[in-house]
Amino acid sequence: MGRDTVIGLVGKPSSGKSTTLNALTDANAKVRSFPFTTIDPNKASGYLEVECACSRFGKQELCKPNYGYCRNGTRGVPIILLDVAGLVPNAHLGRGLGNKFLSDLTEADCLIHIVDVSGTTDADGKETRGYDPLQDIEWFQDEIFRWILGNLTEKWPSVVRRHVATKSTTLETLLLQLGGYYANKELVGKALDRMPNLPPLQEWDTEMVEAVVKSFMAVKFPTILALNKMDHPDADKNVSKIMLKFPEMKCVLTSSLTEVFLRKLAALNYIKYELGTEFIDTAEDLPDAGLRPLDEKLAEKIEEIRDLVLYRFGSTGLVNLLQTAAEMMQLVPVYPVRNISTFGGLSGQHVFRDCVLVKKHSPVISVARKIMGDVTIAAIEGVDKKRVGEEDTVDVKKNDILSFRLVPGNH
Ligand SMILES: Nc1nc2c(ncn2[C@@H]2O[C@H](COP(=O)(O)OP(=O)(O)OP(=O)(O)O)[C@@H](O)[C@H]2O)c(=O)[nH]1
Ligand SMILES: [Mg+2]
Repeated sequence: MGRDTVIGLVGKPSSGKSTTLNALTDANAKVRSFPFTTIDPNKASGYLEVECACSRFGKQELCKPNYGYCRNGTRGVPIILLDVAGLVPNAHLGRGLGNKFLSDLTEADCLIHIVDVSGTTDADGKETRGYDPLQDIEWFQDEIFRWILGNLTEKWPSVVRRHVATKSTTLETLLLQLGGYYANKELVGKALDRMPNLPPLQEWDTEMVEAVVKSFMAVKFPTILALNKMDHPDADKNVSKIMLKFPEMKCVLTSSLTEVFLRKLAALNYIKYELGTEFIDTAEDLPDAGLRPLDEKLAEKIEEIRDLVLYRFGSTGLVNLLQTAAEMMQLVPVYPVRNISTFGGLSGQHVFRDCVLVKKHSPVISVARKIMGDVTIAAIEGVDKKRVGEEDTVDVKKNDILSFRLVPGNH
């Protein structure tokens, strides 16, 4: 059966990984301005916000997801976030926490590289001023590359011997070597497809092995940058530099610390906060909402957050961060329903109880496999009881509401 999408939060120590995890989830990961605060990975459920299918049919009132939430047609679909230990230059040689970080990361489907753009932490996560975060982006990608390459080249001669002796295909041999990174046949195949005219494996030189590892990395660990600590006064110039230097990278500006703070104030009923927006209301703005009054210090702090973060950037960036990651992975929400006329389950009046994220253009049958495993399907129906073929593909608002009828006795 399929598993949930996992996003790895990665970066050097003290860049804000744990703070970002806390900002995106209800987790309570340890946060300190001290390198290597996190040693074992923290895992928590975050929510990818999408426009829910209920809003297409005016059924917002009846929408009650089994997992996650739906607020007025905006649905939070659970997605797993992994906060791993900080990575430092030369970790692949055992520096810092070394390979521990790297092996914790294998189950991730994509990475969010949390970059500290305030320039207040050096490459090892120690406090400084005026550090240039451009460097972090360069050494970070290289570190992951060296790690995978090292694992592969270490045993390369025996890999080649076995490959020749067993008359394996390149795909079979690489799958055996790269399967440890949660890579299946499809994924390794995709990495090879990106390299047309590959010579036979036994003829690969060092450069060729490196190119294959690079291609595998791009498929296995697509990465976006979270330019974090954007609330800091030195952030602006660093952000522009990064965007100029890496125009092809997907970047999202974030202030995880602000998001954690706002969520806390909202939970304590000091403010009303619309997640993902610039709007916060206090007792002064909404006298009848029953919000607690702010003391002078808190009122000042909120004014500062409005000026430095919300009005300048439009939001803290956290909702946008997950959406950008989902876009990069081309994830589409698909709603399996029991009853294709009411969109309900077996009983009760609630609609669209389930939602799974699948890759755009996946065949409909893979959705069934993801949620039900290896069952025999009798028929598949879409909206208006339209018959859908197993190989038809899913897309946003296309074949995304499905009812699977199983062969009796096959549940
Ligand atoms: N100004 C500012 N500080 C932040 C932000 N996000 C995190 N910090 C601070 O950065 C420091 C490190 O944060 P952590 O979340 O513990 O960093 P980490 O990447 O998990 O660190 P390790 O677990 O040691 O690898 C803490 O003092 C945070 O309060 C932000 O958006 N703005
Ligand atoms: Mg941490």
